[in-house]
Amino acid sequence: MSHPVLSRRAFLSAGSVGASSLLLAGCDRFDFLGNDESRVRRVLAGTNTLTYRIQRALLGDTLAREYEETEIRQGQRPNGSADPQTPEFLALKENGFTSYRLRIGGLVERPTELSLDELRNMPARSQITRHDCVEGWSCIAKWTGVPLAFLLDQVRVKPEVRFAVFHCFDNIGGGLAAPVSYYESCDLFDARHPQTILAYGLNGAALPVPNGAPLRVRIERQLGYKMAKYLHTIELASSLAGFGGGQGGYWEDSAGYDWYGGI
Ligand SMILES: Nc1nc2c(c(=O)[nH]1)N[C@H]1C(S)=C(S)[C@@H](COP(=O)(O)O)O[C@H]1N2
Ligand SMILES: [Mo]
Repeated sequence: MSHPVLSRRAFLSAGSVGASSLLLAGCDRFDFLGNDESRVRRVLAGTNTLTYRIQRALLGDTLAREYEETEIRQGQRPNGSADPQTPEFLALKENGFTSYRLRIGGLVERPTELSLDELRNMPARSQITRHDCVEGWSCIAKWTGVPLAFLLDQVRVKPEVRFAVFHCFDNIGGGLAAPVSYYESCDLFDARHPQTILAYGLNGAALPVPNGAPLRVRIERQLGYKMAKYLHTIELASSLAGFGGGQGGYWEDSAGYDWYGGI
């Protein structure tokens, strides 16, 4: 899809936030917003932080098209790893992911670990989008999760950060080479895009194992392989050189896929 179309709902909300976004975008130029003691900062650090990030992104970028419930025609077709067999994952699955913790670390001021309950209690976003796989199939599905922008604000990303790297539980590949862990990455702009969420829900139910339980990322303006399933760690980094083969993801390293899988 070369021309992402805003749904009417998305368009209306984009329009209605316009005026206040301009004000907030203006405020950003002042240093006091970075000062924790500032009253404005305290207001923005509450629920407004999310709106603030979303507004900034809406002004500078388009949303992937969103669909209606009636356009969901089938379940999300599992692809790639669908049942990870690593001991750590099997142990978590065994107890219904109650001891699961998402780790967020790397170049952040406050490295954090979050349980599924904690993630479910954060601001949530649901979106019905179309997943396009390079193998030539698409599925429309409803995804529910925490906007990654919200979490990035909580952990306080250091200024030198350029990428979010997603580490997964599953091993993939094989043949002559030993299996390696699936991983992916995106730049901070996509990480903060309003439709980039860490999804724990699919089509109104808990995210099933074949589709990446307990948590997977949705980066809606990119191709399916960017949307890492079975997330255990998100690492904020200034370069992709130190990860895997250095190309930013499993498929980029092993098959030469483009790092930017924009659609
Ligand atoms: N951890 C992990 N994430 C992954 C994959 C995988 O094999 N392992 N496959 C990718 C590919 S190619 C696609 S198309 C989607 C498939 O997501 P789905 O199984 O929910 O349809 O997950 C992506 N994320
Ligand atoms: Mo894919």
